[in-house]
Amino acid sequence: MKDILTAPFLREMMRMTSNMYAHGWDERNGGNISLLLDEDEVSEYLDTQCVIKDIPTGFEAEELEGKCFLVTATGSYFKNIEYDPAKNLGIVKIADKGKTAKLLWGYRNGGSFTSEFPAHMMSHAARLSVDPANRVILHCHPDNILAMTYVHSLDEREFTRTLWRMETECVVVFPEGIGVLPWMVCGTNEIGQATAEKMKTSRLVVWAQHGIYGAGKDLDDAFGLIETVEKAAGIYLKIAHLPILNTITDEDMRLLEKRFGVKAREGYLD
Ligand code: 2HA
Ligand code: ZN
Repeated sequence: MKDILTAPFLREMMRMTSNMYAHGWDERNGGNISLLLDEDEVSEYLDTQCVIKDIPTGFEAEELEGKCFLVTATGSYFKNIEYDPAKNLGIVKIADKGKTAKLLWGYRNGGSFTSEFPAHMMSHAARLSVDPANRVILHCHPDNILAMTYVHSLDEREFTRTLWRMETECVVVFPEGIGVLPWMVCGTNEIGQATAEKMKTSRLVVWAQHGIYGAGKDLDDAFGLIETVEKAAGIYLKIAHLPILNTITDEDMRLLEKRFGVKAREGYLD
């Protein structure tokens, strides 16, 4: 067996959580990440038949049966993950139609997966149903996106259109737009189901007055989506109170669609 601390998936996760902390998106224990692993790759580092403990999930997700995930621990501080990965991360294998997570590695000292496990697992199932290449669900609390949810309409079309206008890249990076949930209690199956429903049509879901979820084929992909939205939200907050003299028009966005071979969500451009 190879040393798991050298595994690329673990190294990338450690690098990503430190980077996100440095961005200020993960204060205290804020934020959580889950990464779908290839069991053959995990087998190079662990005996995947050797289970440390069974953890009940409190929900069902039949589609995920047998899949392995690397998941941040509940209460873990992103700033500390790279210094103690075996305490702050865990590898689980989903069993019993999603009702059990079998712990294969990590969560040392009796820990468990993130409180947002339902939103993560239900979102993985939703994304995989429309995109078999999806591997990552990533949640964090970026300042500008959060601030924007206090002063902007939460109508998804309006929210998306405002973001698209804040930077030329936006409609190219997330042409499907952004899902928006009103404020809800976090950590519940209800917010998990609501997030997953939106994830069927968008890789980004904002939780008003809380944060954002991003999905992607790898960590960079999910991070890049959130980074783009966060930048656009920052520009919005810089200019929202000023007289707007110039903008990116819907006609301009049609030109971007053509130039970059993307299709803006149906009905979102006038
Ligand atoms: O894990 O971000 O949404 C802490 C959170 C809860
Ligand atoms: Zn959160």
